[in-house]
Amino acid sequence: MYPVLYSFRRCPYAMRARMAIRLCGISYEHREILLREKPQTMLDVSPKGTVPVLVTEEGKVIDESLDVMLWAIEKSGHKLAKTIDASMPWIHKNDTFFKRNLDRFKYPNRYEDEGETSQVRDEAYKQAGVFLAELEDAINVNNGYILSEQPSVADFAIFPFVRQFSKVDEDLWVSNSYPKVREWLDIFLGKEAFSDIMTKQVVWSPENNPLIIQF
Ligand SMILES: N[C@@H](CCC(=O)N[C@@H](CS)C(=O)NCC(=O)O)C(=O)O
Repeated sequence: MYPVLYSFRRCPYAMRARMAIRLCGISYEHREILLREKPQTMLDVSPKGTVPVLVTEEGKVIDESLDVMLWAIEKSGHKLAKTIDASMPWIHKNDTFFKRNLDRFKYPNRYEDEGETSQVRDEAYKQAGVFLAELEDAINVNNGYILSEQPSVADFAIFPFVRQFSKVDEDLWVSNSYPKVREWLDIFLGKEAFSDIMTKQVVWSPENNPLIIQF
């Protein structure tokens, strides 16, 4: 029996969960889903219908990405555990403030009630920049990563969102004033662990053989 993870390849929350599982060397059953066609077995264990959803060997359901990260770190005794407390304020700011602006920058027409599309987009870009500037300072002061010269839980939890932001307008991204953040993101994108977790998987169906990812 392996832990089961319901996941969607491009979802940044699912990405951070897969990254932690991969870094912690935990073998698991991968169930790739489509957000528009969520499997009933997933909804049965987690009716809120977001990914990632992890079902542990003991049958415990963990349906918040950060909790999946913490579960993997605790289960494996990974040294990232030491960085959890200091990471939390950063992750909180990412998941609230930055994510809010990322969504508006990426899909401004979903927020018509907040103003003209171009206005919503520009304002979100500006606001997101406040967070990116803080990251830039932290990475600069700490010589490479958010908390120190070594990656922390904050780095692994946040980079998938910065990646998504960078892809909205790649020309704008490469010419922005956050060179340290760009370098930092490139380090994560260049990691073998990242290419491993981004491998394309076929959509899960109960009829197929289980896809066990062995680390
Ligand atoms: N707070 C949740 C958020 C997860 C989340 O919102 N995932 C998105 C995909 S990136 C989702 O599943 N949305 C449901 C949908 O689009 O139907 C977590 O950290 O796991």
